[in-house]
Amino acid sequence: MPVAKPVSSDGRVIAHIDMDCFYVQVEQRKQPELRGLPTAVVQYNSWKGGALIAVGYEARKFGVKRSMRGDEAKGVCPQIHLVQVPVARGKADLNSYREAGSEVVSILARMGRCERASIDEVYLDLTDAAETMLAETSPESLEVIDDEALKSHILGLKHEDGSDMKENVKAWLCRSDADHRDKLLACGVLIVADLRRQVLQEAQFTCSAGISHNKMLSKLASAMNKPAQQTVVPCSSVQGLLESLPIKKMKQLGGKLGSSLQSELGVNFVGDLLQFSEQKLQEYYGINTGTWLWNIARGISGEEVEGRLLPKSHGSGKTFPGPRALKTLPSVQHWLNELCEELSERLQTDLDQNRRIARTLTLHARAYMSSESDSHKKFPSKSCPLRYGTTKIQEDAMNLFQAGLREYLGPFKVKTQGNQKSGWGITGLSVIASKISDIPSGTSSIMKYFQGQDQLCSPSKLAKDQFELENSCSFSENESNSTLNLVEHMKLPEEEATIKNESSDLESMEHQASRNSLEVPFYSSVSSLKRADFSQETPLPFSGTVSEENPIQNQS
Ligand code: DCP
Repeated sequence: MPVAKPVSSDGRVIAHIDMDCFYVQVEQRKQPELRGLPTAVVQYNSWKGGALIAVGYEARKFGVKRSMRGDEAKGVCPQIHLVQVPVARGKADLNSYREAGSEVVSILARMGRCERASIDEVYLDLTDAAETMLAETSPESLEVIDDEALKSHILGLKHEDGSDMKENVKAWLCRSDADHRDKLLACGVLIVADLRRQVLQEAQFTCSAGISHNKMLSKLASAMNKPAQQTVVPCSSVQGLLESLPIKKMKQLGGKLGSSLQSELGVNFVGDLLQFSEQKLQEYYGINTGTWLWNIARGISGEEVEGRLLPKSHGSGKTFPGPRALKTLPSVQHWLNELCEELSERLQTDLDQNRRIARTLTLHARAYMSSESDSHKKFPSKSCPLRYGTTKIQEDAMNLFQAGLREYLGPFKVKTQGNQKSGWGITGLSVIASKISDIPSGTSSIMKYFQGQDQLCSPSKLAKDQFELENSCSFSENESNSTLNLVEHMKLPEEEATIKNESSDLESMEHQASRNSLEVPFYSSVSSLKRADFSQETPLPFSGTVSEENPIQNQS
């Protein structure tokens, strides 16, 4: 459930920077001859030319959409260039995109506290830089204003017919009678325009930005004018913005909470919330969420920009759509091994480069049962303390899977051993390492640290006792090859809340691995916003034998 955070100051300057058609730009930088041409990045497989995961703006003009397959895209835009996402271990290899994202972060972090929110999104707290600029070189004192800043969209600023838009923006930026908050925003506009210019010059990427007094409004604004543009939300425009904003587009309201607001209270736009008192909203949704709703209706959000340049978690996942669903434990084991190997490598790199360790391993899966009456049931996500070392992670992940499967199958006792008649199928798997922190300073040896950590209870023994593999782990070459080219759009996982709330949702699995923020869209329904499933706060009971020693936890 969303919780209201105290508002520190309404004079903050917060920017949200979102890269434009990011994977396409990364591929175009690798192949500059593609610049300016209709291009899309595709996760290739033999079915209808693979799935599009990023579409360049030139291709969008022809009606190409991310929801299309490659063949369909060629139908609407025959000249489109489809670039395949790099593949490693039979799945998408996102390393080049991650690294490109890091390059951008290192540029953006120059001007203020920077939070890497996902593979291609960053929040910046520019308050100090804006205050300094206002004191030393305020926009009104400047003779020339940067052209990129003059192209900004200022929400609520009217452009009379025939008036010069840039002149209007300049007049707004340089108003001597503006209140302090608008003056700070004007400084933010100049700072962000300059940062975007640096990103373009140094990394050759365009990005779009939203600038306002809080993260929520900046995030909304950055998506309003794309690509390569910036949008500002002065306080005076907040109400106008929110009154026509569909409730489901608001961060954390894309899911059940948003649906409940629609069905229970008839709230279709964020502005509709204004008619309810804080007390009324609290009666419906509890004290915290009620206050949070009351606040967002007024554009109030106290969420801080966290100083974090590195991801908050690491994830690796893959989907197995349609006939590619995994139906045997050995096939699940095979893919979990692949995913865990990748995860383990990334954990090791994080450890070596940043002295950071992750403490929790979580497994998400999406499954179906043959019996249609159970089709609504979700595979419960499971987590346990993370033990370092590829084999240990693989072993623990498999045990988490089996714990989840047993609970998923529940009293129906469908066979867990897996063969074509097993009655279950897995259409998505992901492993996430979270609760990442720095190794405590003063820890002399990392090895010593891990030895201590290893004393922690492992889930493996208990789970093994419970679920002996009934089939051998041989994996037919055929099956392995046929699953090489599957649709998978892994996005970086981010916040713990994401993992908890969206546990076994396939869309979330596909995207946790690349975008971190709660508000990040689920990409198969691109416009929707990430969902907070407020009904899932209470963990499901573990259906197996629970002992004090058993560290496996539900992660729903
Ligand atoms: N991505 C993915 N699978 C999806 C959606 C997105 O792997 N289903 C990847 C590719 C995108 C990147 O994440 O380039 C960033 O996603 P965005 O939603 O920010 O979309 P883009 O950056 O591609 O386009 P836009 O300019 O609309 O933000």
